Amino acid sequence: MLTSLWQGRSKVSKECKVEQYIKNEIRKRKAICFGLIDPEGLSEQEAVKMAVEAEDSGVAAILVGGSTAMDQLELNNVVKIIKKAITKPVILFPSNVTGVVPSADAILFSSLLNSDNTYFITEAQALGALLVRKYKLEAIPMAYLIVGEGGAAGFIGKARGIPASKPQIAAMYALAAQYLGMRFLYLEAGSGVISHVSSQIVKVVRKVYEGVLIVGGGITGPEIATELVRSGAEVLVVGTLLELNGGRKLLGKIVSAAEAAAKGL
Ligand code: 1GP
Repeated sequence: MLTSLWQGRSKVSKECKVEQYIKNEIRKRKAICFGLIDPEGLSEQEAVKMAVEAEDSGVAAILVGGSTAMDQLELNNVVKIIKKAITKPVILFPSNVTGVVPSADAILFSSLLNSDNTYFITEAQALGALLVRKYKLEAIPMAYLIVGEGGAAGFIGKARGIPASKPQIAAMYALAAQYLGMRFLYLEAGSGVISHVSSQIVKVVRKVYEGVLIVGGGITGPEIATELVRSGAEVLVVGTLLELNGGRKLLGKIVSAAEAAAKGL
């Protein structure tokens, strides 16, 4: 069964289509947003509606994943129907091996660098790598850092959250990500948290890290988007808002605010 896996080349060693698309979008728009859909507890129709609305609001891509999403078959179906409904790339944002499914355009192949448990740093990655190759998914190498308590992602990933008052610790990890060759870095405050990643942390990380800087968790309005982009974020991830009434309108404002803030820099 495994022999076929060793044949051909995998799309992991160099920048491929989706990564180039993201970088081009950043070049053009200076700062972009991703909509995050956590399929857990959503019907397929709800997930598709959220993706379509997010695309209409101007997001550059849709991430699909969640800390507690476990059903691979369901996940694969959701990704498939979202892909049919929108034109933007659909990218996996897995919290575990169960988040790897074939129907997506790419995967944020991440290591939770500040986990206390090696499973989330290298072991899940080793287990998931064969699937990524088998499914011919484009892998985007990403460092994932939890800041503060981190919500469900922090709890499940056994993260030792970077204290908001210690940006130098975030800088140390960001440099490590840089030297390890990770082309993307995601600063995560946790889904639905009250406090987003502080601008102080984003600024310090931006000083030392040269790759694509993503910030997510608790981004609920255009003022926060402006603050984070002015501090150096290039990609903002918005999830919870998509599930709320009026979220679509607010997301449109966040997308515009991010772009305007970046162009004013
Ligand atoms: C979670 O950063 C993302 O992984 C999105 O967070 O749900 O708070 O928007 P929100």
